[in-house]
Amino acid sequence: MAVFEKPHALIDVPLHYCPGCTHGIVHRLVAEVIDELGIEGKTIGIAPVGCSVMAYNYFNCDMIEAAHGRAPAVATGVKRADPENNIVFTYQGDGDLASIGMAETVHAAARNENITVIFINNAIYGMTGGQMAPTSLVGQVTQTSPYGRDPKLCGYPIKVCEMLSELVGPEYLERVTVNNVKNVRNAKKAIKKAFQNQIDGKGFSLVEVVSSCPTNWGMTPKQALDWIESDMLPYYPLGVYKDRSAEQKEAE
Ligand SMILES: Cc1ncc(C[n+]2csc(CCOP(=O)(O)OP(=O)(O)O)c2C)c(N)n1
Repeated sequence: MAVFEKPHALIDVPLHYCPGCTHGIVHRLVAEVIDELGIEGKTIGIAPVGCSVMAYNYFNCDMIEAAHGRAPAVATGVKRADPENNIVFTYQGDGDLASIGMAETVHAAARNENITVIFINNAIYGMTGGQMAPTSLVGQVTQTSPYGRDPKLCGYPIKVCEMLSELVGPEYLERVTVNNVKNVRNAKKAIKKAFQNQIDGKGFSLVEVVSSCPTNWGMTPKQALDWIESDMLPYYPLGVYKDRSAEQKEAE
């Protein structure tokens, strides 16, 4: 009896990610959700620029490569071209989504565009070698902040879920992480809800996944998972930041 199988929506090839990087876990969760919702043939993913730039090699659905940060704009076009049939998700890092792509993110959320956004917050620019990201923590040592991020010089890290929750537009915003089994399970529930919302026509759903980058953080995989708990989560608390349908139901 098979007790473990790779989801069908994930192509059976080795991933190029570094040891201990959590991109692979999130890929798997997205693929499991696509399988469980039976939407593989309808799903179109928008790959970002960043470590997951080659996500099109891993997901078994149609994939499009967007210019850096522009995934929500590409997703908008693809979704609107055939809203009844296309299930569209973007998969973006924090440099991609919260720096160069911030305008696309905010406006897609404000329009309540009916898309699903998977946002990988690893507090660093991974692909380019560990520069400071808009989400790097105060004091965090990166290639471009060798003495630690100084807010006087670089400002404060951006809390994307909190910021977007002030908009009227978005349907659903949740922050999760994948640093232990319980949190991986919760992350999957959030990702599934973000896809289900789109199927139900509810609108913009973003799941922020607090993720690890052991290579650029200069840590072992285990230290990186612990650093998520000790340093990332106090600044980026997990939870639901907006769930408009649930709020409406409560109000009724
Ligand atoms: C228009 C443009 N500007 C800059 C770059 C260089 N670049 C490639 S990846 C990247 C940042 C990636 O960081 P992030 O989005 O956090 O993803 P990660 O690699 O950490 O998964 C940058 C700035 C680019 N490819 N295109």
